[in-house]
Amino acid sequence: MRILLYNPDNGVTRNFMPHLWMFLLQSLTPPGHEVLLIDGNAQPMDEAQIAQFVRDENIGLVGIGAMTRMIAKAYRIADAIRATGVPVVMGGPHVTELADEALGRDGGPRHADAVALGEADETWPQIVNDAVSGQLKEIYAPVDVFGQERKPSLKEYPAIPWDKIDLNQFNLLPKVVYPLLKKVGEGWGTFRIIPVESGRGCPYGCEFCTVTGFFGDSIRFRTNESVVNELLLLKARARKEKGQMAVFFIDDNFAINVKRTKSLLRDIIAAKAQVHWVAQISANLLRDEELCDLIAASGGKWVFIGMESIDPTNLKDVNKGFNKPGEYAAVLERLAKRNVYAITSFIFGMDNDTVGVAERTLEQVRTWPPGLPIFGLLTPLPATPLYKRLELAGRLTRPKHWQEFIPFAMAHTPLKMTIEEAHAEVKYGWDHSYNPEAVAQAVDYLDDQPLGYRVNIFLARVCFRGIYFPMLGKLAWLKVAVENRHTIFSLMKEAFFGRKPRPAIHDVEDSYQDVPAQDAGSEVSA
Ligand code: B12
Ligand code: SF4
Repeated sequence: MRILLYNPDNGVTRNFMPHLWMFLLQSLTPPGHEVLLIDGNAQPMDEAQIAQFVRDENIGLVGIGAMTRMIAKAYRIADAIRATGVPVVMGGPHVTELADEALGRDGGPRHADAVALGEADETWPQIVNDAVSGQLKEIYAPVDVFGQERKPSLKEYPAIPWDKIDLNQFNLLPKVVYPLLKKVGEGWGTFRIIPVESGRGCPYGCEFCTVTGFFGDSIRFRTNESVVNELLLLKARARKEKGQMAVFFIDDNFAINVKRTKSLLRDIIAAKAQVHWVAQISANLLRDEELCDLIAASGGKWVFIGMESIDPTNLKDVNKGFNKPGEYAAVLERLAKRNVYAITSFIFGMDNDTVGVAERTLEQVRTWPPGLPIFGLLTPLPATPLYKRLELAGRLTRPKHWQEFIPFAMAHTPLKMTIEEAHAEVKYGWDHSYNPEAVAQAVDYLDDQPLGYRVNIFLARVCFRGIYFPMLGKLAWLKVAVENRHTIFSLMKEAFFGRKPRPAIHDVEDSYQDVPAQDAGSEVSA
């Protein structure tokens, strides 16, 4: 049978990396079937195009996975495919929480023939076999012989054949930047970010988060060996292609068991399996100096930190009191000393937020080493404790907000400001962190670092800008290039003609001490 796995885009932004579930299920498919992958972020298709594709390619089963914000598109695509007579199985966090919606048991239209609840590592082969014999069931749940929910162990993790998979659709480099990157160094023909998981589960249970409910509070890890082998495979492929391959460790909290993380990082170093990597780690776990040393030595370049708020009352409200805003600066400086920078994520519209929260947050951000601040709104995702609390309090303004995806729009009323004011705060955050002056300041901050570091932060800032300001067309990119022409020009000038002599690059420790945190920070953003 020919199987298509499809992940929709949200129509506004494009993800920068492929979705792991597709490659994982492809690897777990029983032998004898051919699995095709379409990620809407890389190959946007509308309903008619996908239906045509399914017909032309003689597809016998389609699997669709989606987060809540893509679910409306996922349903539309599923409807178009089902209209061709091909069965659709849906999986992922949204349909796990709202299976009745996908199956049309809540009074609405039906979108899926079957739904895979929770983690599908063990149910997927069964789904495929049932589809082949025309006996697809409506619900597949990972349960043991006693009918109790069972979380798959990651000890027998499949080897994803990264050396063979067609990754052409996931090259992040537009041709226009090749001349600049050639000057930075060899091997910049392609640049891909590949998702790798080393473990699943998070015990913290933040109120707005789906993860603790979905993956459970007991954490499961792959063996170090299997992660190291995967990195070696990716590294070999990058070398063969004369390109760059970075890894996003998609674990929800990569250092949740610090002892185990250190052992993994040591094994990566020992096997010379270092690639540049990004991971999500909560700020409280980054107090450990040895962990930070190992992060840097094993190839860690960016850490995604869910800071959420600089207000301890807000953090307590959402059960994230383990975040201590007073230590954010020290954590970021500890990383920056090792040339590791942070994607700092903030949520506005929390119950203790008032007008001016964006500027108050930016006042702090400006005192930190440069990173990639991102701003979102508190969103009640289905089945989270937050959703239930707001529903009980009668505060949901769009209880089924996923039926119409509107980017950066609240679905409930905040307590101390209006919805419009919360939207304006988010806009202020993005405006003032990604305008040309802020981008230039972030690049200047790394003035005593090699050109590659500055090109890196420049490209990262420009790409992250696209999360809020849509940049899907060539014209939008051109506009960004024109706005940032001074920074681009100075980087190009340096790349082609070198730069005026400057003091020898001192070691990272010294260079950092040269820059008082306060002054350095004032150069970071607007
Ligand atoms: C990596 C990641 C991203 C990446 C993008 C996705 C990517 N390219 O991988 C980035 C960083 C860009 C991102 C962004 C966002 N993310 Co995100 N992200 C994740 C993360 C950490 C890992 C996803 C992953 O690969 N997991 C591992 C795989 C193996 O698990 P899985 O995808 O769930 O797949 C398993 C099952 O669900 C099932 N399955 C999944 N699909 C299908 C399909 C079929 C047919 C079948 C049979 C089974 C099946 O089988 C798989 C194997 O067991 C998850 C949290 C998590 N741990 O999953 C959050 C998560 C998916 N993200 C979430 C959110 C909210 C967001 C943002 C909206 C955050 C924000 N405020 O901006 C944005 C939206 C992005 C967008 N494009 O619009 C939520 C989604 C909740 C929900 N109900 O939708 C999650 C669960 C985290 C959370 N805090 O709750 N994210
Ligand atoms: S620490 Fe992160 S993954 Fe864990 S519950 Fe909180 S937000 Fe979710």
